Amino acid sequence: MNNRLPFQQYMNDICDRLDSELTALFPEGWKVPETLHRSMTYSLMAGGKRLRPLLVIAACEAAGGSREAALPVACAVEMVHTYSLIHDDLPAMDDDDFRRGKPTNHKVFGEAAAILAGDALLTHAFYSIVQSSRKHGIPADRVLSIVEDLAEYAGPRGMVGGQVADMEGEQGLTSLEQLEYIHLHKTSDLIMFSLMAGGRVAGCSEAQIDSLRSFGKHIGLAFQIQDDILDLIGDEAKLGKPTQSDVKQEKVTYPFFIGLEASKREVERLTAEAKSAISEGNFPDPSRLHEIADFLLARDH
Ligand code: GRG
Repeated sequence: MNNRLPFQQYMNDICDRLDSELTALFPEGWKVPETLHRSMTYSLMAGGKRLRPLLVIAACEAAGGSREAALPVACAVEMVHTYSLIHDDLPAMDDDDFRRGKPTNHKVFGEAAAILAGDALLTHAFYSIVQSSRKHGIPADRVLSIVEDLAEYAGPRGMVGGQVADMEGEQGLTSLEQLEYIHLHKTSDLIMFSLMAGGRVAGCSEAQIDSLRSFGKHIGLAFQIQDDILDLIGDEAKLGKPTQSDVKQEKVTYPFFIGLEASKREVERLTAEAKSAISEGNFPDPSRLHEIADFLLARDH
């Protein structure tokens, strides 16, 4: 049924369902210290794009699985993503004052509370996957693979490793390979996880999981390069059209290494590769995954 909805409506429906599920997971009167509860939900409900939960659900539905069964994992990945943003904004890391248009978590609750809100979101994500998957009757071997993948893709060989490489790279990146490593782990890994986890909930074969992984790797890289491009174009609005020398002086990004036009072509190439990867999976209905790839290609914020 949902397949007939216009894409924007499909996304809105998923965001609404996700928000109600997250609200139910962190109810008023939840038996945890009040400040912790408030600081966790402050960032979780601050108006993110919900891209990763959308990917969990779209992958599950592409493979013929049910949205309701995918929801706990969709919530969990948004918790992990939100924890990473809270920690990334801390003074010891990026030292940002605003996130999702609102003061950052540590600006509102203080640094110690922000660290603990991130820690709590990370640990509660694992709890939610295991607990709710039981409720939906997802077989234990699938849950085990999802938990294993989340620890792998969010951990030292995944997102945390990418973050460390990024921090170390601030001393000066010298190659596109270094930048790709950072993008792959800091950004693509959680995107890959989301797609694979949606597929696992639906009971995909390993060949289909590989196809989702490859789709995620390509759209994740495209998403990050597009972010670099949008940063530069945002500066254009503020400072005038960027020239190659502006690109050179900016922080080290894709446009820095290969230029603005080649970066745009790279986003298009990666999107096409992503779509061809998904064709290899022979999914009953991959149309929403194609639409997501096109949507990310066209996004302007
Ligand atoms: C602190 C372990 C740790 C990791 C931090 C996510 C991250 C890694 C850093 C945030 C900075 C950044 C630009 C990361 C690249 C990934 C990315 C584009 C994140 C923002 O994701 P969106 O645009 O955010 O989906 P919303 O707010 O819409 O959810």
